[in-house]
Amino acid sequence: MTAKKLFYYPSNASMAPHIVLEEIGQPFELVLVDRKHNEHKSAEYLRLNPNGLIPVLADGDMVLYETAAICLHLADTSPESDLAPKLATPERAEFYKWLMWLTNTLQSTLIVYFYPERWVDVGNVAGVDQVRAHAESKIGALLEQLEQQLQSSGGPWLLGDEYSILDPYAFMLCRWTRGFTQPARERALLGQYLQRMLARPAVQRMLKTEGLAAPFV
Ligand SMILES: N[C@@H](CCC(=O)N[C@@H](CS)C(=O)NCC(=O)O)C(=O)O
Repeated sequence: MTAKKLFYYPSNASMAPHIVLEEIGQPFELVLVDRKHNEHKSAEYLRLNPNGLIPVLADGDMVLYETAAICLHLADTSPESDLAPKLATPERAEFYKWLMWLTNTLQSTLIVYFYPERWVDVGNVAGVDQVRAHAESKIGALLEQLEQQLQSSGGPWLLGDEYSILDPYAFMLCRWTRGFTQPARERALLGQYLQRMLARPAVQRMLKTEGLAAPFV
């Protein structure tokens, strides 16, 4: 069996699958996609992901993009790691709900926040500020939903007792808010949750390999 290969860039959306690979603990390979030199828009990379986005996972002959799909595939191919609830259970349904929410609601709004200029005409500085401010305020409400979920699940993880791929995903997205006026870490339960995530050896290994410096969240 060939080792799975993750195409990544530090602190990008590749962070969640990187943590999942560390949690699984099987050998894997990291391939740096040099965003500084626009390598994610190169013909070679576009053959892997026509969207020109990071990450991509190569698993044997299979090439997969979309972070949530990659995390799910990693959980499915390492069932012994218990990173997703059993199929066809209410817990699995809840898990799907949160995975979709993380990727198509929180993550996509964060992307609007980070690239507001894509939503207005070139040179519309006031428009950029407005889009960013609206995205930040929307993200605040979404973080509150995560806070409520930790309250109702009782923690320590998003689904309660069972750690799953949702946790690396939520950790990554919360980390992206660290420069906000009200970052995720300032919410009571989310703050403790992020510290629990940071204490996991898999997360520590990922931070070291990606060469990231404090503050981590
Ligand atoms: N829905 C995609 C989004 C991935 C994404 O936006 N990746 C960012 C890095 S965090 C990227 O490659 N951005 C480059 C760009 O937008 O040109 C996924 O989850 O894989």
